[in-house]
Amino acid sequence: HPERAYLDLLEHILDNGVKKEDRTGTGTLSVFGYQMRFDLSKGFPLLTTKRVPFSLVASELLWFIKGDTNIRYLLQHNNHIWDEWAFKRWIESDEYDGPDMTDFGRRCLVDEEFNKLYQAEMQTFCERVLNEDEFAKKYGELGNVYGKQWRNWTSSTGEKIDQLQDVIDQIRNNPDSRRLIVNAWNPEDVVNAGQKGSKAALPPCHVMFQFFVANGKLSCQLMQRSLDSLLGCPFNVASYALLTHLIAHECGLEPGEFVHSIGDAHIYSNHLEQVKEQLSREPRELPTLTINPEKKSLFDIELEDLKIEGYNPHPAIKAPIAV
Ligand code: UFP
Repeated sequence: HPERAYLDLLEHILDNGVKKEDRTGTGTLSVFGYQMRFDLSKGFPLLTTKRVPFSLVASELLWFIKGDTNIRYLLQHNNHIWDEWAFKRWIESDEYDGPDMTDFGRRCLVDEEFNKLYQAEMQTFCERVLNEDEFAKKYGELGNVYGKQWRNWTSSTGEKIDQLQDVIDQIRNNPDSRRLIVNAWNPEDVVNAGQKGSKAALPPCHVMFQFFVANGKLSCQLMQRSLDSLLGCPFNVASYALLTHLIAHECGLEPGEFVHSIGDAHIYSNHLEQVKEQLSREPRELPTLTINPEKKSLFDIELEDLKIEGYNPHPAIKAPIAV
């Protein structure tokens, strides 16, 4: 079953992972250097051993593709996966005068009183980003994250580079090229990413991706420097599978393979029970993806142009996210 590639990763980390401390203070089991392959002709790799919310994967990817770096679009699509990163910038700003939210990610897990305060503060924050233009411009903005790097990279001489459009042009006109790369890792932005006043809310996890065209099929390899195997991985695989489908659709190619190459592949120490639960489940048939045939360009695709059919997963598995 194609999903074995993922379940094997979880088993491999449980069996071979080394204990590491990490930035978030949670602790992980980690392996370094791992590769998974998904043949996209065998079904769309949306995991079936737990429910993965496709609409969140899709709205985030469409947000990257638009070159948008403000969470307002995500909130408008009921997508909250980037909230904490924007919120962190807000509470660290000079304008914030609410209750002390330092280290909110960890504190809300261990302190129920604080958690209530945090939830309320976060809700107010999201409402302001949705409803107040000026506030959204300042505090909904994540800075130089994927949308910026993919569509609007700024060179040292101020020139704008649209890497995504360029790679699509190359796939069409020069498919044998070995330079079909989009790179999100900008050393200039990464230096102090995530710190107060930084240009980027966090350094990219999906560092770069490369395409490969052969036999009328488009394959994609992602190099990911850091992977939360339980919570991040199912999203990342579905997202890049979808991107490969969209670009293949635009270029008149069939989707080939998605190859996922990972640097630090980890399981957080507070995810072990959830991982074991997931490993006890039998994978089911993978769903299929259809893209509205009337829309050719991925820059015109909206959420309603994408349909996942035949998705009957096991129930979702809840786990705390490390911020
Ligand atoms: N992470 C993912 N996938 C993503 C993403 C983040 O797994 O797409 F944005 C996880 C990896 C890691 C944490 O556990 O988020 C980022 O922390 P760090 O920057 O310290 O690697």
